[in-house]
Amino acid sequence: MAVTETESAATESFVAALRAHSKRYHARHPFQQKMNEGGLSRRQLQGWAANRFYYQKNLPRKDAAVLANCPHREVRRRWIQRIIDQDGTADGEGGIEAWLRLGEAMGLTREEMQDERNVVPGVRFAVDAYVTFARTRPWVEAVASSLTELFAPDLMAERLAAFERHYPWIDRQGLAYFRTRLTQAPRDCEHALQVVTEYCRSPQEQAGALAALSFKCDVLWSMLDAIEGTYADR
Ligand code: AHQ
Repeated sequence: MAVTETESAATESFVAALRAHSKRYHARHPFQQKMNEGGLSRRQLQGWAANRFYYQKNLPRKDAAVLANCPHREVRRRWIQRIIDQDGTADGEGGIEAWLRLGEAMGLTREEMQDERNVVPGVRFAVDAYVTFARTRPWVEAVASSLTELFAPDLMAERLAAFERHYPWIDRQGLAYFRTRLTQAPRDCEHALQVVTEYCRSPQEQAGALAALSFKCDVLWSMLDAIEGTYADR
């Protein structure tokens, strides 16, 4: 369909409004900033890794909800890659496995990450709300909520540098997950942005996408609030 001048201007302002959410991205959260400055204790990092594992292991279920609700095969055939990236195609592969290795490099056991004994209520509520959002909202709003990853590559690079500089006790092998995100996140959010701009044309649809991204910023922010509060003086 030919795109008129007005439509392309509307799309540009829509994308700018999506990108403006960087101001609320959890890279700016005091806990994340303290991490990047080398200010976290071993216990605080362990608490963060164990709680973030609950987010990581729920990503495939969130992405499967998008697949289940999305009627367009050209969208599904690319979206399914996210599940493979996390679950892998065999034991020992995938992002969830890599996160378990990150936790082990910080001194956690796989068991205490997998049995969720360290997951704090605020993290559980935020992650469960994200999965429920993907299951119950229009599929394109769930796609829009993943666009926090527009801001992830800078954070991954900063976090990697911080771990290597400030936390030498963490085996470098454990940081592999963040390196994979340096390429996977830009690939994923390029697709998500293309889908959202293609399927959110009306002002109502674009408002729904912006609200979805705002909700996801709150999911990530509230996770760090809960982790910071639990491990404040550990
Ligand atoms: O490791 C992360 C990841 O795989 C994803 C998928 C994406 C989504 O579908 O919501 N968001 C996301 C994020 C990951 N890591 C977070 C971090 O800070 O390490 C950032 C998070 C995001 O930006 O939403």
